[in-house]
Amino acid sequence: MSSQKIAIVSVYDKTGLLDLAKGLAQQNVRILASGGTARMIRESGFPVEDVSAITKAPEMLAGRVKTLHPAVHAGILARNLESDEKDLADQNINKVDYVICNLYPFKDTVAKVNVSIPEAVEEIDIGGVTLIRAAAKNHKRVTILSDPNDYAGFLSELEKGEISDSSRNRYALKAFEHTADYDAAISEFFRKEYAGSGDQHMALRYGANPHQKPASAYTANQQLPFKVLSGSPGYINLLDSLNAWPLVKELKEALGKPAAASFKHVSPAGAAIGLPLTPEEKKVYFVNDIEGIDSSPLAQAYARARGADRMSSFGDVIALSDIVDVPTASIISKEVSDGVIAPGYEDAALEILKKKKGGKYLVLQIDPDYTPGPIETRTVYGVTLQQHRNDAEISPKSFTTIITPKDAGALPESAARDLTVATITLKYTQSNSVCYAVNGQVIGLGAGQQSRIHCTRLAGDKADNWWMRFHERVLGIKWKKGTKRPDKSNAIDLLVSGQLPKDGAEREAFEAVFEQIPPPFTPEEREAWMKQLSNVCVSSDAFFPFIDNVFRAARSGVKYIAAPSGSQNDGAVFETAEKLGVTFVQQNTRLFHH
Ligand code: 93A
Repeated sequence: MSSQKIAIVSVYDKTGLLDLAKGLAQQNVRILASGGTARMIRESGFPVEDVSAITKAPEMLAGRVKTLHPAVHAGILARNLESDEKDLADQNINKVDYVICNLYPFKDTVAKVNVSIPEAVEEIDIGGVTLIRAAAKNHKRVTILSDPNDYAGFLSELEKGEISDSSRNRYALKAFEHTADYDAAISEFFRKEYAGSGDQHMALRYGANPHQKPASAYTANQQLPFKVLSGSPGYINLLDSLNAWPLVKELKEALGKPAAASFKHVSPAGAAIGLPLTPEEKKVYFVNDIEGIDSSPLAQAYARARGADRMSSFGDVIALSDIVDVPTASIISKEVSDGVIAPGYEDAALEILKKKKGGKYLVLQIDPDYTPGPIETRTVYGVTLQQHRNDAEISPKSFTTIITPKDAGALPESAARDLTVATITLKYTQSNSVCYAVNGQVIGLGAGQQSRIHCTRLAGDKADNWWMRFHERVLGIKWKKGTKRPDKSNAIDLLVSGQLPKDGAEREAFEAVFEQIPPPFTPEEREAWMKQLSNVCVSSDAFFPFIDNVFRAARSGVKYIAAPSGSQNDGAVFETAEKLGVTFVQQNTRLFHH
């Protein structure tokens, strides 16, 4: 066997090839190259042989078979083992020491407009991938260069003698990344061509904004877990749906009742389980005309989820835990909404929903048994981030560590229930987040604030507004005929939030919707009414760093707080709760969500 080192060179991108050939020749390395590569080296006057010198077979099938041959691959894959060496000797094959290869430009080809499948197919490199994979597999002995940028470093190391283990390892890693990226591009192309629209791949009109094209949703190894029954989803619709669905699924599993969520911009505006509605609640939630609502817990859940913060729910994406019935679809049909995701639809309910928005209303059916894999991956600014999915389970059992009062027994069932609603909601809310809940529903949610007290205030103010809507002055509003639901919601929000415009056109616009203009609330009226709100539960997605949060929560009828501990101020936070008669429960899992 010859002791001369051997390099196989087969490159599509011929950048730096001649410098490489020169360097190899200077080190007395025998160069074997595929057709075009050999030609270029030869024309420049460097010594080179065709790969056929060792395969004794010509390139064939118009280049489809160039380097695919046992003489090449046994030479690359052989280890420094007696048995491997015997096999090589039997076949008169020499070991290959260096492989230099880069692949056909599949990505560039398929990026061209209107590329045909045969054109793409011809760019699928087989022999090159095999060279790279074989050499990378045997990197203990073989050096694989798949990037022209590495030639110079390789040659300078070669001049000094051997290629080091660490360089071979690094080149092998790069080679594996190169073939993985290449294969991903091929499967992406064929996923779009062959998967069947909606089965595994879905082209989206655009991403977060209209100028962000192209956009798509896909799964790599399985079918998409949802079907589009009507409309066509946008990128943010899917972000909402895929956050809202697990929320309602978990709420139902935790509390055993149908659940609903109303999402906007990837945070819930409301979430609830199905509990019977009082006549006042029906009025406040604009559902007193919905037939059959008293016998549909799902409709009750959505009425509560949508009713919590009607302003924020405008144009929502809805998630429902159960098969959608007619009462639920009837509520949806009256509201401005973008779409719904649920495990199924009664025929009559689907008919109602399909008519919405001139047939453009988005209706998704999710496979209720779908469980995503444990690892989540996304890229941000070109960097891939990976984490274990947040599969922490929240249930009434999560609220058994009562810090204060010290002599407290177990929480009342309603408090454990409402803390569960608030906490599961936080799990799917952009952080920081704080949630107020009562009667099995969210009543105020502060999402996406950098400061915790701002979350607590925002959510508290929303809870206050929610409660003010039950005041008899609001319940008794006489609307001008023809006033639309969103205009009613806007006017109520101005009235209850105390943000009434003083005068001018703004005031006129506010007053225009009433038959009889309701007087503003005085601070005394407000205070007296707020005193009647009680038993509210608050959950926080992370610890309270300061006592101000407890003070603010207590102003909105809060009786129970659940939060993780771990703040330097824990002691003071607990003491403040104790002083205010608030039960403080340690919820052990931090629930940041982004
Ligand atoms: O069609 S192939 O998959 N069949 C092969 O056996 C083969 N061996 C190397 N393409 C093959 N290659 C590729 O040819 C290399 O990956 C490289 O990109 C290209 C170099 O061809 P040439 O030397 O003829 O320019």
